[in-house]
This record gives sequence, C-alpha cells and structure tokens, in this order.
Amino acid sequence: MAEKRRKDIKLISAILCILLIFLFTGCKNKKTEELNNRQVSPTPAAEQNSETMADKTESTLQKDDLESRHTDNNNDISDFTGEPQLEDFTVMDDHIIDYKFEISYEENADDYEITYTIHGEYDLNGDGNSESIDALLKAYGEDGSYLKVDGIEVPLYLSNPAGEIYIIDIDGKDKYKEIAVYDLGPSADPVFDFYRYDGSELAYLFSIDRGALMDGQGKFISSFHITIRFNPKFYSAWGEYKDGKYTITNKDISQYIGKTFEFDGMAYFVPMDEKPENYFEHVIWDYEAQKDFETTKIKLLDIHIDKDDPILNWFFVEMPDGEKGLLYFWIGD
Ligand SMILES: [Ca+2]
Ligand SMILES: [Ca+2]
Repeated sequence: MAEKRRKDIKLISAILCILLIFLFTGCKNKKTEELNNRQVSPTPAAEQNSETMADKTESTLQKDDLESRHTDNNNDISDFTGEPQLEDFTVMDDHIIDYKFEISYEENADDYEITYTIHGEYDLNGDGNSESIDALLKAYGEDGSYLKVDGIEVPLYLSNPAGEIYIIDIDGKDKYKEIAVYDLGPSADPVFDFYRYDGSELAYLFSIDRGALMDGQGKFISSFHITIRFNPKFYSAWGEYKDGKYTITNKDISQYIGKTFEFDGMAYFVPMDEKPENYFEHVIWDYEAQKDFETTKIKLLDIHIDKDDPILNWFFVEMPDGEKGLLYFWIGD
C-alpha cells in the first residue's frame, strides 16, 4: 500500500514538473515575442512574429511593406532587394487595354464546333499608325487558325479557343502593346499566348496561365507559384520577358518556414509525425478526401519545391492542436 502511494506521489511530481517546464518555456516564448514585436530587429524576420503574421490582413501587410521600404529596414518577410514585391502585381485583366474587337462566329454544321472571325485596328508598335488586326480561331484539331497584322500572318495552334483576343501592355517601359490570344486549354487550364508586332515582324513571345499576376513592367507570377490560399500570400518564382525570352527566377522560400499563416476552404491534410522524405508517396487526389477548413492557423514546418518547376503547393504543417501533416490543395489537371 505504502509502496503504491510512494509511486503515485512520484508520478504526480513528475507530471507537475513537466507542467511547470511547459508553463515556463511558454511564458518565455511569449515574452520574447512581445519584445520582438516592440523592437525593430536588424535581422530578417526569420524568428519573429510567427503568430502575428497571420493576424495581419493582407492590406495591413502591404502597408507595412511600403512603410518598411521607406524606413529602410528589412523587417518584412518579402522585402528582399532585387526581388519583385508581391503588392506590385495584379490580375492580368488590370493590364488589358479597353479595346473591343469585332467578333463574329459561325457554327460548323457537321460537328457544331465554332469558328471565330476577329477584326480590329490598333497601334501595336507605337508609331502613331493603327495596324489592321485579323484572327481566325478554329476549334481543336482543325487547321487554319491564324493571327494577321498588316498582312503578316502567323499560324495559331489552339487547344480550345475562347473566341477572344485582347490588346495588353505587358511592359510599360517599351512602346509596344501585345496581342493576347485566349486559349481555354485542353482541360480547363486557360492561358494567354502573347504576340508582338514590332513594325516588321509578328512574333510569338510566350504563354502564361490565365490566373497569373503581372506588374505591367514585364514581370509575371504564375498562379502555380503563389500561395493563393494563404494569408498572407507569398510566391516561389517570378518570370520576366526580357531580351527576347521569358525567364523564370526562383525565390528563396526558406524564409517562410517556421511562420504561421491562415487558410480556409478545401484542402487535403494527411497526418504524419515527421516530414516525408518523398511528399508524393503520400499524396492522394481523391476529390472526396478533401476537407473544408474554417479559417485555420497553420505553422509551416517544411515546403517541398522542385527548383525546375517551382509549383508552390506542398507543405508540411502543424495544425493549431499540434497535429502535424502534409497539407496541399487541388491544382489544375
Ligand atoms: Ca503602328
Ligand atoms: Ca509596352
């Protein structure tokens, strides 16, 4: 009896000790955090504000970004010199020029596919004279789609034309305005194909997903390279059309590890204690396996990124209740 009692006392004291340690370290962390919030640290924000990050709304973060740029400190997560600032980017619709082409269409009697005939006039090369622009957009598998500017014709290879083309200014620093041909893609993966007329040639420049953001200065961020569902958002790579080619540059995203973000909506969460060696061994795409999350704070413990294809979608996270696991989202087909 006495033996059991002694054991019980030992057990209780052990539990008490652990509790005290937890309480003590918890307080300490909180205190450090408060201090960090008050001081302007000279080091990048790697260890600070992990809780408060997610509390800020996007607009206050942007405001902070602006302020930090003016006060010349490097206290903000996305404020690395030479890297584009996310708040300089907006949806591509903001850069589409308000010009309406004349569009007519015809339904093919055999297969009900639609052929679009498009005409317009616009000064594409900035010489003060409008060019005559024509396009014929045929359905997938049919030859004969083309884009023509002042008699110069290039063939178009479209999966599923939306029947629309636009004038867009991808870079305000030059005198050109580009033509964006809207292709809905083979399976709902819409893109813009950009073409430029420089006065003598009509050239295809590059294509980008319709959901990409752009800064109007030649830079783009693909929607696959941005954490669209996180608050605050961050990105893994940006692209730039420069000197005749489109180049993608990766960004160092290790600075976001250890930080807390908010997300909500449909997501996959696969519980596991340790970060996986190979994320893709654990990935399931069963639509039903997704869960609908209310606004949830997650701590990023690891991010899987392929430097050759920096899709930002694979996260090892800690949930508010301490459960760890792989978090990812449904992305295009
Ligand atoms: Ca012109
Ligand atoms: Ca331009």
